[in-house]
Order: sequence, then structure tokens, then C-alpha cells
Amino acid sequence: DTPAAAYEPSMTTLGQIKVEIPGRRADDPVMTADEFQRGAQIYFERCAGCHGVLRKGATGKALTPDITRPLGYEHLHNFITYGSPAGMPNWGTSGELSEADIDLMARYVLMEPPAPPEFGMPEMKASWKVLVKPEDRPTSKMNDIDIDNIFSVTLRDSGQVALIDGKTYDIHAIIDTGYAVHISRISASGRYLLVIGRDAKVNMIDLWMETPGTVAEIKIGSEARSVETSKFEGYEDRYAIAGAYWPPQYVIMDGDTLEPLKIVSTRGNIYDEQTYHPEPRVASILASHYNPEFIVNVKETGKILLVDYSDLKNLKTTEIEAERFLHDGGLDSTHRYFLVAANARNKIAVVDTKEGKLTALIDTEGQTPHPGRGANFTHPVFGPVWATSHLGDESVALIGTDPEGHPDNAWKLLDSFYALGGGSLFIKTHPNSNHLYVDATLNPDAETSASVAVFKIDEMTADADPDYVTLPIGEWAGIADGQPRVVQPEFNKEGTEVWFSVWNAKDKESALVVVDDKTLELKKVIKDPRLITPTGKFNVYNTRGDVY
Ligand code: DHE
Repeated sequence: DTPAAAYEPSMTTLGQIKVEIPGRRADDPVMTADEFQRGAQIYFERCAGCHGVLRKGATGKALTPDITRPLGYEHLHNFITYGSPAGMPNWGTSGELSEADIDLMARYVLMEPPAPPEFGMPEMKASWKVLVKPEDRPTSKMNDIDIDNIFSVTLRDSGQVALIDGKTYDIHAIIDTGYAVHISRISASGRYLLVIGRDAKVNMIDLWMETPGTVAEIKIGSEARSVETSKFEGYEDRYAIAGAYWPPQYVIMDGDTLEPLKIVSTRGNIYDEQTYHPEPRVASILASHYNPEFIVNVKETGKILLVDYSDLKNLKTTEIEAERFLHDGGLDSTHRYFLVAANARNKIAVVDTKEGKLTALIDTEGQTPHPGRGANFTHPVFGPVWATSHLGDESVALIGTDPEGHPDNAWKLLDSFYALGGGSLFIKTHPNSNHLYVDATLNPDAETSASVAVFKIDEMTADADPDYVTLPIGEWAGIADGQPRVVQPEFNKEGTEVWFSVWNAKDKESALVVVDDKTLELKKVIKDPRLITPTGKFNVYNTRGDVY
């Protein structure tokens, strides 16, 4: 390759994805075809999640050449190196990208982005495998595992999940999955565990087998984050759904086999401007408890879709205008209302899943709300509330969720108080707990990112910011090497223990730390050489029943 030479468009392969290299124009920055391919690979793994595959922007800014070229190489190089307080990681100073890679990426984003191909029914069918047919599966549970109290733990960089016993802390199985499983969901019966990798591979794991394992798998695109199963009465375990970032679409599948039945594109117009968006990604998906519907959140167009799965041939969808950049969210304690963060707009959209309409849009007064599922509890003064923490600042926002008992407080921001620091990803409590846990995973300070703030719910008032205690979870893990971050509190089935992931680099020791919820004392550190980069953890019972 001669760096300065122009070249024709060509095809290349990134993992399992084919992408078109657009070729070099006369005024393009100097970049060989090999460099372009490496840039595209780094971009896909590190940048696409925030900036979008087509670089049209979402949580992160748009990075199309009309924007990057006026900014220029020097600006981009500095930005990639040092990051920004608004959430851009400091790829250079953190050591995650080398100087050569930063130079490469600063040039790469000056070029036209490559467009990965579509992924429709033929591609899905080609990737679909039923490893154990429904008729060959056990007719009753073949193991003595308390499957309701299993934690499905994402082992991000090894492309696996670990199934860990919520009582004995034994690892029952380590199962190969797609790369960097994002979430785990459980079928309504509690039998099937569904996980989805960042590479859009879905595994369906049968928890009734002697050793739980994959019975069906499929790829539904080239990048994805969400999977769910039907939960409405009469439709338990009937359907599964997965949402893709690329191509922007969701697919409804058979709940026993993952056979793809219906693919629906989410491309279309942005709800307010009513201009076309080529890449409206599917963010969170949740099953309604009130109707035979999936709640599908489309990020860039700001639409919440209530997809009625009772008649797939005559599919009815309620399209709710909400707010742009929908990301993650959860139900209120009655399961009737769904609250989802429009994160880059600092808003929470509330949908009434019974009536099928938008109930409210609430400004959280914090930067970039990031609730995970959020946390439901009864505040001593305000009554039932749902809480979110924020990625962009240290605030926790409380929103009233009880329009019948506390109509004056419903769907209002009732309080906002400080936790440990910015960079929080998840917040959690449990109906049996008096504690609210808030992490600070992406905080730039190592000690803060390895700690968790705990608030006492019964001591909260209307006037003063509540105090919190800080649990040094990372220190408790006793890991000598690296700079692990603590992420995502998750309760056991009884709501007596909280588990945290202590997430270290791939080649370093990680751990899970279990805390006694009553005493806030360390109960157990789970370590095993197989626990590589643990991130999300999903207790089967709590995930199945949406208990949070
Ligand atoms: Fe997540 C939930 C997308 C980065 C761990 N994440 C979600 C959901 C979405 C999403 C859409 C909601 C799924 C649902 O409810 O159906 N996450 C994204 C991204 O686009 C983003 C910002 C960038 C990326 O490139 O992926 C991103 N997420 C991360 C991480 O870096 C985390 C910390 C580690 C990891 O494993 O990748 C991470 N995300 C999680 C977890 C949940 C999640 C643990 C589920 C939380 C829950 O309690 O339900």
C-alpha cells in the first residue's frame, strides 16, 4: 500500500460483518486500505455504541466528514486522547488506545464512514440453529439447582455467561455466547434464559437441562443490545424479540426455537422534526404485563413502539412520540407505567402500558440520566417513587409514580440529591430492602469508580439531601493488579444480598462482591479464573418478575 495513493471502493470483513471500504478521494487524509480496515474495526468495537454505525450521532456527537473536517486532525486527536467531561472517554491518557491508534482514528473519522450491509431473513435463517429440538428437551427440571436464584453473569470479553448459584455461590455452568453479552432476560415460565451479544447473537439457554446449556441460537444483525420474551397471560414463553443497532430493526422469534418470524425495520422519521433518519437504533425492549405487547424504544427517532404480538400477520403497532435518544428504563412498582431515559435530552418519558399512551415527559435536571431499570421504593414523604442516577453528573433524581394515592406528586421530579460522583450507570433497590445503591462506574477517579453509595430509604426527607455511606467494594475484592471498576448492583431472590461486579481488564483478576443488605457488611468475594470481565448480572427471579 502506498499511503498517498487513491484507491477504489472494495469489500472487507470485520469479524462476521462485511463492510464496504468507500475508497479514497483526492482530498482525503492519508490512509492505506489496511489502516482503514483497522480504523473501522476499532470504530466498531469502541465508538459505534455512542456515535452510531453511520456516525450520525446519538449519546456521542455526529462524526460525519462535514463535521469532522472543519474540526480538523489536531482537534480530533486531542479529543480522542483526553476525552471530555460530557462522557467521551480519555482513550489516550487511560492507555486504552496507543498513540498510533489515536493518530489512525483521528484520520479515520475524517473519511466517509463505511456502510455495513443489511441483515434480513436469508441471513438470519442461515445463522439460526436449533441445537436441541423442543421434543428432545427434558419434560421436567433435570437438575437440583434452585434456578430462580441463579445469577446470569456477563463475562464481557470472553464472550460467555456464567450461571452462578445465588445461595452457594457455585458456578453451575459457563456458556459460550456472542461477544460481550449485553443483557440476560428470562422467559415467563422461568425456564429459558435469553442472552444477546453485542455482535447480535442470541442464545437460548434451557435451565431445566442437567447442566443448563444452549438449545437454540441465531444472529439478528451485526450489532445489538436488547432481547426479551412475551409475558402477557396466555402468551408465556410464546415469542422472543431482539432489537438491533445495525441494521436498525427488531425481529420477533418463536419462543421455543428462536425461528425468526417477523423482521420490522425502524428506519423512518424523527418524531418532532419529521425528517428521515437512516439509523434509528433499537435500545431497550420490555414485555408489557398489561397487554400482549412489546415496548420497543427507538433511539434516534424518539419513538416508543407498543408492538402487539397477538397477530403477527396483521401486526398492530402503537407509535408514541416521546423524545430523542431513548436508551434504558424500567417499570414502576405496579408494572403499569414504563419509564425510559431520553439520555442525551436529560428527560424521562413515561408510558402508560395499559392505555397505550404517553403519560409524561420529565426533565431530571441532571446530565444524561442512566437508570438501567431504575429503582422503585416508597419514600417516607413523597410516597412511591422511581429513581435514576446520571452519567454526566452526581445527581440522583426521584420521580413520583403513584397517580392514585399521591396525585400531586405523580410524574414530577420530586427531589434531586448527590451521590458519589458522575459516571453512574446503575441504581438499585428491592421491595425487601431499606437501601438504595448507586454506582459510579465511569467516574474518572479510580477510588470513586470502585465504590458505591448507599442511602437509607426510611431516613429520606423532603427538605435535606440524604446522607449516604460509601462501600469500598473494589478494595473488598482484594485485587492487587489493575484498576477495576464496580458496576451494576443486583439483588438475590430474597432481597437480602446485593451483588456487584468488580470489572477489571481482560488479562487481570476480576471478582463479584456480595454484600449483606441489612448490615452492609461484606458477605462473600467470588473469584475464579473463569470470571473474566464480569459486567451485568441478572437474577432469574427478579428479572423474570421485573422486581427492582
Ligand atoms: Fe449497556 C443495558 C446500550 C455500554 C452494561 N445497555 C443496556 C440497554 C441498552 C444498552 C440499550 C437496555 C437494554 C434493555 O433493557 O433492553 N450500553 C449500551 C450502549 O449503547 C453503550 C452506551 C455503548 C456500547 O458500546 O455498548 C453501552 N453497557 C455498556 C457498558 O460499557 C457496560 C457497562 C458493560 C458491558 O457489558 O458492555 C454496559 N448495559 C449494561 C448492563 C445493562 C445494560 C449491565 C442492563 C442493566 C439492567 O439492570 O437491566
